[in-house]
Amino acid sequence: MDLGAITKYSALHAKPNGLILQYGTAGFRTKAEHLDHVMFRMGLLAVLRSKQTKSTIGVMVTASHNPEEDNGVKLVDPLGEMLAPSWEEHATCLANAEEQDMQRVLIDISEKEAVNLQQDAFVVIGRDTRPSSEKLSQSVIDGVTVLGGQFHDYGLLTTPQLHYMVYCRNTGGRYGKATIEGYYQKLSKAFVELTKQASCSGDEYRSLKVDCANGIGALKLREMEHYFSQGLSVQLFNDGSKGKLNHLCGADFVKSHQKPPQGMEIKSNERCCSFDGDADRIVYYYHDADGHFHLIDGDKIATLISSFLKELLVEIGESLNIGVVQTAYANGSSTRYLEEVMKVPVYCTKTGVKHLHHKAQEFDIGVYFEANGHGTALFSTAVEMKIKQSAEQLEDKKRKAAKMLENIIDLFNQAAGDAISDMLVIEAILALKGLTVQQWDALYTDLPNRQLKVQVADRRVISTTNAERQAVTPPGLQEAINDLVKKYKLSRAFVRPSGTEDVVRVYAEADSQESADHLAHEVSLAVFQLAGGIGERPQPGYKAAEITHNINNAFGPGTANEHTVL
Ligand code: 16G
Ligand code: MG
Repeated sequence: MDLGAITKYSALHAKPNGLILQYGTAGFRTKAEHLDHVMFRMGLLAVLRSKQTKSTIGVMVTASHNPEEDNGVKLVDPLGEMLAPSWEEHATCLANAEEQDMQRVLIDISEKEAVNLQQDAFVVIGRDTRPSSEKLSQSVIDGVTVLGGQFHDYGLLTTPQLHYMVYCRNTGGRYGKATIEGYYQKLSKAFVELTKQASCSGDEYRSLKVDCANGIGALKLREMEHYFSQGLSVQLFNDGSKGKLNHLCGADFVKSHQKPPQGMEIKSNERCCSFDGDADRIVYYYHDADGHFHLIDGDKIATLISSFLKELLVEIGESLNIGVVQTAYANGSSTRYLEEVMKVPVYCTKTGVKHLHHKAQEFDIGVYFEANGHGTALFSTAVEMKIKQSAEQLEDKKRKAAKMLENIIDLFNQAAGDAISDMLVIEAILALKGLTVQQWDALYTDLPNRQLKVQVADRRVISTTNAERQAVTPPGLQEAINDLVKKYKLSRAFVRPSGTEDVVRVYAEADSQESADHLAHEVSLAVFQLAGGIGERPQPGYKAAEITHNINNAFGPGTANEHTVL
């Protein structure tokens, strides 16, 4: 390690005094102008992680669904997964180190993690379309270079495309070719093969309106569309040509406001979907004949996918173990439908993609989705091999089903939830099953629900267990929630400290919207009283508060806001 060079270059990417950031659920995120030093340091850290794992590591510059002025960064581990938790801590330490402590922190990390500094390092970098992203990714490269790492800058990529590249590179090309062309070809080939087998290919099944959140998804979908145009025609909206990134559009806006994005004209029963700003989330929706808006969220996507996979397995005659992974936010109706109607085991994990991904790896086939539209399906290596064999050995209908499954496996991005890949999976399944968007929506009816947020002095006073479904502290809070829940039918409620904002989140569902709203309000009051609420007491009737925007991970729990920068 050339400590002199590190000190010299680090000074060119100086940390603003007093700025404390935390590597949270999805990396670092805050105002772009506060991130230069973090980018440089994440370049350094990626080199250490690459040396330690003897693998390629990814660095993605994006702030997903946050406003255009924000930015963020996250590291991608060797198999395309999120960074290991112990390294998240190193990331936080390194990002917050004062200039004079940088050398010590780097040496500490290297020693703790037994990094062989002589080992070669390789880092791949991707970025979204934010105006600040190009310069910030250059700072990542500066960090990589000063520690002697090699790198490849992919330039503009969706987040899941970068995960895919990392996965490909570390599996000797077995997963696919680590180029954008390789990604397009792998997915499109699988999609076209699948849709060729769909008997009902009338126009209504084959065109889709896509809201791209004015982000990177638009660019990449435009590049890709001619590869799969045989199977689907996409009409792009909010493609970045005029609107602002994530402004009044995108998956996060549609899900949290429960209304269509601006800039998209929707006729009744037309199938539409929205990506988020870095295209790792997707939700579907439509307007019915009466003009009512219907949202089809991650829960219904998981249901469609897992029922299709299960049907194929039955057809092939394979009894593989398939599981669906959700979080506490999954609508109770979806869990009931999966367990009782489809007889698929359902598991609940804490919020955050890494928790779901990890759990899904335990099954032969693990389907995971958060209600907000993050998700994918994972297939064990043994299953992939078995299906490949079946596609060659079996006959007739069974062979056809095995072939379909083989293509579906290729169509999923198993490195990370991917809006483009999920969209193609969904479109293929709808075409193959001859389902309209309304029929898909009618699989079950969501229980009315409400999400609220409560300001408290220190959200760390709330700790939870049972995959965030029960509060352990502060004392008395869970008992209070239990008593409130008893007052309503088909009801459920939980609270958890947000991992991305300085608030406590409240979720409630019940048999009617009115009951869900009441319950959410009452639980908010309990949080306010028992967990040190600050500011105005929660008022009845939900406010737009819950749908205000996330500034992710800007400061540690309990700190006031990001203007603590001196
Ligand atoms: C992050 C997570 C997302 C989770 C959300 C919860 C990733 C890539 N993203 O955006 O999965 O749903 O945080 O936010 O893991 P919250 O803790 O503020 O509710
Ligand atoms: Mg995202």
